[in-house]
Amino acid sequence: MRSTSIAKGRVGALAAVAVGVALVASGCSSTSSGSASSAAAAATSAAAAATSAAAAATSAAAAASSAAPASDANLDIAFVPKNLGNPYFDASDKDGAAAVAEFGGTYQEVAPSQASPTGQVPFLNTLTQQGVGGIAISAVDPKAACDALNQARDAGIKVVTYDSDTEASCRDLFINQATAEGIAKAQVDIMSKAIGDKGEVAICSGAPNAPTQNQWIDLMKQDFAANHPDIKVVDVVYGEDVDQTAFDKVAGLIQKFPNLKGIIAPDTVCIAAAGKYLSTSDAKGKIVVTGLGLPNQMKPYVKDGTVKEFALWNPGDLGYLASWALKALIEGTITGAEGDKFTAGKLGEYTVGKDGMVLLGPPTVFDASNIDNFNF
Ligand code: RAM
Repeated sequence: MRSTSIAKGRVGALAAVAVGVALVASGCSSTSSGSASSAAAAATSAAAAATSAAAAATSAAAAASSAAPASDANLDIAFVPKNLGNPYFDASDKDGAAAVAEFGGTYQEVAPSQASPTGQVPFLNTLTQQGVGGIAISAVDPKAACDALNQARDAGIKVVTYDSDTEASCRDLFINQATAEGIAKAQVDIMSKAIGDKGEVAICSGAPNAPTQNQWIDLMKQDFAANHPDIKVVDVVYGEDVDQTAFDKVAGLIQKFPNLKGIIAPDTVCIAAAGKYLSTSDAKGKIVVTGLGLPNQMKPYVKDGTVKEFALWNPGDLGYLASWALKALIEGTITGAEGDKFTAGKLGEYTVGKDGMVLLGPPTVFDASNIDNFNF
């Protein structure tokens, strides 16, 4: 089992797989094929192993054959991020595609250009019509995509959420980046320390309905109230996963709260917008910015002193894990039940936890001392 503590300087590997992107009317899609021949070779040797195991012991043969890829498995995998154009999802889905290539499947990415509750639905319906084998979705809303996802599942498609969960009844597994408590605490701890444990703090998130971000926000508010009574959360605003909207929301907060001491953005779009806004503002160095950000986007603001510390997991590893989880579901080596185990390529073995949750690992805290070690 993986620890939920905060690991400083945990370096994740990024696979270098170029994914071609073709723009279509209201969104984009990209497709790549993995190495079918290497998968076939692996299947052949696994089958040979299963045969010899069968000669030795029936139970060993059963175990070996359940680990071998089913020859007719539909490893046509689609990633549906909240929207296109967010570097966070570029990173997660690139490594999702790398995993699919490793196990010899076919990959595509489809999503609307704007993150809205119902925007993902038509893309899901199209994937169901296409008869893909598995869908990995980062949900903009806990319920809005549920009917479409359950229609896909009724048609035999395996569904995992990654990054942002739906209600548990709409998916087979949730590939969770880190515990919600760990993610919330990392941000509260950084902020509390940075502002001397007192003053006004505001939150800038992504989409207003985003289930996972809203859970982190609730937990942060509870932690501030229980453990930091002199810190007041004065407002929560939403940048809607759009750079300019997030920038305007940050500007609005700074105007509205002249005594503001800090902004927490549990959202890579808004923390980058806050860094950008403050780096050229009089409030630079006076208002603390932290939250969840991508090292590559935040490097300029860490180097110019606007931002001292922020956190994130490796989004590439999250996408990579989602693809391997789909493979295990599609091949029937797991059903998504608690205690099910599967191997996720270079990341090793994972176990399905309660409520169909698979935990990637602890978040990492970034600052000037380690940010150059990361490239995502
Ligand atoms: C944004 C997205 C994503 C979230 C990160 C932290 O990129 O909203 O869903 O997990 O921020």
